[in-house]
Amino acid sequence: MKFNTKTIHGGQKPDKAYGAVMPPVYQTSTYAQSTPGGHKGYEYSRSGNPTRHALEASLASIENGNYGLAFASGLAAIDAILKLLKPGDEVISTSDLYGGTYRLFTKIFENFGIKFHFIGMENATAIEAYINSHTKLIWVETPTNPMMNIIDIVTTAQIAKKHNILLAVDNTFATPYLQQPLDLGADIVMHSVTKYLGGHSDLIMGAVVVKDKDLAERLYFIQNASGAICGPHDAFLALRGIKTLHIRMQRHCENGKAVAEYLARHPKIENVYWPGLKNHPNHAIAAAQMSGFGGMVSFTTKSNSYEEAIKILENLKVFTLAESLGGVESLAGHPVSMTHASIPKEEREKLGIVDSLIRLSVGIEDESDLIADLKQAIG
Ligand code: P1T
Repeated sequence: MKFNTKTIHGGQKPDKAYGAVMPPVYQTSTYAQSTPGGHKGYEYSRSGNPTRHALEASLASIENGNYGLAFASGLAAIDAILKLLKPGDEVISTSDLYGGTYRLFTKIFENFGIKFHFIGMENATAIEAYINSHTKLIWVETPTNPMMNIIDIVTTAQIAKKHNILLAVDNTFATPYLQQPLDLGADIVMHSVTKYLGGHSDLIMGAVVVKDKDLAERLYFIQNASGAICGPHDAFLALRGIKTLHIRMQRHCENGKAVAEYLARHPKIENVYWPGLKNHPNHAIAAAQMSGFGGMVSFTTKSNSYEEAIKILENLKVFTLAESLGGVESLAGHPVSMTHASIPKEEREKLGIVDSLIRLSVGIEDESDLIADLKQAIG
């Protein structure tokens, strides 16, 4: 089955009871048993729910994995992956990553004796210097949030395999429409389903997909034991969102390109970060591992003034000033004061997350309205 068919049919069968084409929302916590243990495959909704299972099968299908697991949020999904580790284990992570992931790693998991190395991975071979006998996980976000750095998944996977280390890729920005990390050698792919997979800014959810059965069983144990599952209604919404992922992503890519190229020509703009631009440092790697460049675009102004960035954000009318990304509507954010405020200023600035940095999640509205909005807001 091709990707555009999988988004609609992958892992899906009409409901057994009445042939409903969409899986019903099984809004139930528990299931009747005829005798202790005598049930029809479900006994308690933390352990399993038919609507969630339909979504999990869809997630596995679109990521070319064998097992999907859905969680209460993207961070709950990351939390579950990190719980594969033990005190004393070490993780090598991209230094530029979602602020909430950084906060989870440094403020929660460091307290449990896990050590993190945050490094620039734009040259993937840099990873080897940080590997030792305690290294158990390499954590990669690509494209990164918010600097749109690109990490070479194939090379990173080769390094991980050589040293018997798990490689997890946060595929939230690219989505499986543009990039399929498991096929490139990653062991684990993770999503904030809240973003492009859901696609309509109406739910919070996370996902993990793997190929390996043993890894899936360990993750399922954590999902059930820690309990950060998503509810059936959210699972239904995510399934509905995934059915249009491919056509939404086509438009996100087209509009992302138009916005990035407009900003790159604008006299007041200093840097534009979008992997489709020829001058992006890892454009060639992006072109090799992604089938398009997506709708996330970050930029800085020549003045690098905090006040000017705030003014631009306040002036925008079609773009909504808000956290999050990946919905049909265009959003704009200020990483320094919003999504990445939990990263210390010194660290942020080393990564390029400066006062004037604005991050756009370019939606699927008419391109000309988006460009006109940026024009009037930037001046
Ligand atoms: O918000 P949640 O569903 O828990 O997902 C966390 C998360 C994980 N990974 C990436 C790459 C993300 O961007 C996020 C969430 N990001 C935002 C809310 C944001 O505005 O960047």
